[in-house]
Amino acid sequence: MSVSRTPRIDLRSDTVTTPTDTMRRAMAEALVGDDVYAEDPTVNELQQEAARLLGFEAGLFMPSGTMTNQVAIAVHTQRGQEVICAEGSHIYEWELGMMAAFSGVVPRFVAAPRGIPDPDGVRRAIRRSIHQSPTGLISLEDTHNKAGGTVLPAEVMAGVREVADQEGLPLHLDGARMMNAAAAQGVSARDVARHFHSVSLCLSKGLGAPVGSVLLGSRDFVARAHRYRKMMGGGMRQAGMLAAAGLIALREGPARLPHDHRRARELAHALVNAGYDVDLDTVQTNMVYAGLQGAQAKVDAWAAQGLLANALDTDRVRFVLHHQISDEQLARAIEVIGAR
Ligand code: TLP
Repeated sequence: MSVSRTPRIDLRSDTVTTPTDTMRRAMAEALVGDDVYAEDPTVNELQQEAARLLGFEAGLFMPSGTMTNQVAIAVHTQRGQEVICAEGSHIYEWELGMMAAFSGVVPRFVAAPRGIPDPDGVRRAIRRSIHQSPTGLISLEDTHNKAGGTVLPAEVMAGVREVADQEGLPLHLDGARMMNAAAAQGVSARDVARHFHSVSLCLSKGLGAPVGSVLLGSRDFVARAHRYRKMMGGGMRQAGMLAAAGLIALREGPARLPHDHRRARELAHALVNAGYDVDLDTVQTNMVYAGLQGAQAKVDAWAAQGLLANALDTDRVRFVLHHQISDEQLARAIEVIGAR
């Protein structure tokens, strides 16, 4: 049984999905070896397939998107530097100060209306003076979680890459949901990834794997990332059991995403009809944020009726669509939301 038996309608995140029957079978049958020695054939296959798909030389499998992001930061930066990122970026906002704790770097947020930074704003944020901490890295997020799952336009990514090249800086993508971004734009994942020196891709969000993210980059970058993964405790030994599910997620997950996006729009319209404050322009992928006072109390009231959402801010509630929400569950969610 791949879907949880609980009657709850869980829209807290796309991380809540459970492995499909195909994934469970692949996990049971996976060929494995010790991945710390780079001898797990299934992990190697996943890393190579993800690298090929996104157009990089190499990939490295890790337990989480937090680890792939933080390892990337560790490889790209030196202590005392700044990391330029869009305001609200997950690498700072939700990764528990790890860039400071592990790499000794600090974030410099740039304004990013609806999650989209302006390349000129990025250029202005770069620090070179002897009196300031120098910029070590620029990092973008696509889709931008806190902005509502918004998609970075190609010209913005190209513009920021131009700035990075002119300034000799590396450009990283927190692409936890970059497959959603690609699907929303009708472009390939490689088309999104080509602007970046490194990409963190999560397999355990909308793609549906139970665990795992892959960090992609040049062969040299990934060789250096190996050491930091081990330092963080991410050497997972017979991880092919997990990579097997990751391979299914990578192969079968992306095709399902447009369906999640259509349903997010449906839910967003239902929220608007029920009088909630939703910026429909931000509903571009599988997320919907609704503004309301007393978010946690509202979330608790919905939970009592079996509808789970996330109060990530005091005055905003987030709903995330994923492939294990049935038509009946979506209809029921809309019914619960409508009964104010
Ligand atoms: N985000 C989670 C929570 O941490 C908020 C969620 O439910 O959305 N980058 C982005 C853009 C993310 O949204 C997340 C997870 C991560 C990185 C971290 O991934 P994990 O949870 O695998 O460490």
